[in-house]
Amino acid sequence: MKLVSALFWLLIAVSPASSAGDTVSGSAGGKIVAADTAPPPRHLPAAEEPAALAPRYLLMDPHGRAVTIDDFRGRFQLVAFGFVSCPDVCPTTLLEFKHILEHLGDEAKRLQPIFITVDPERDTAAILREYTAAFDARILGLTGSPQLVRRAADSFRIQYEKVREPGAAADNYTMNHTAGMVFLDRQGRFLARFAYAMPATEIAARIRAAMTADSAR
Ligand SMILES: [Cu+2]
Repeated sequence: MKLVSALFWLLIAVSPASSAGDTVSGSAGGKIVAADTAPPPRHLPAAEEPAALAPRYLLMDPHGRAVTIDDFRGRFQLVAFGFVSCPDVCPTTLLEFKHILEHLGDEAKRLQPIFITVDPERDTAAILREYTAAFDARILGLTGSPQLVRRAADSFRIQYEKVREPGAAADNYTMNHTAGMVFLDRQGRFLARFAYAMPATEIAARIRAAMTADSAR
């Protein structure tokens, strides 16, 4: 890039001083100079800004105990939202939880995987426990009142809504929801968002790196 820039300035220096010549080399040069000195543009949506995400929850575990984000202080948390009757994305996500735990090996002890239902009307504690255990017993399913689930999801910037066909029965519906995982540090602070379908090996590597960095502190 330095060479291109040097060539450009050389070109300016030797270009004829006619007004037409100035216009052409000026506009071409503008592009080159911008590429050489300006930082690359960032195109992050506001929702992805880590500083703005302050996750918290007050929910219920499968034993009916109240659980908050502070109950896992000292461990990293990997959180996904979804619902038991989800046909594809949620089972894939939970399978990924299982693979991440396997990749982490012994280090998995330092991570609490959490699955929060966005369908508390149907996903009781018992149903959630059976569901998460089918993938990996270490995954903790959390539910709560519709208000508390909504409050938790909002703090994670997770959107969801009930979708029902016109004329369908009251309990015949599906849930639209934000996919992916949210990774929290040992103080329950936001570290990263992992997009849906990011390979388990990659997520495990990022988690391991965060654990290593934390241990070195
Ligand atoms: Cu789902």
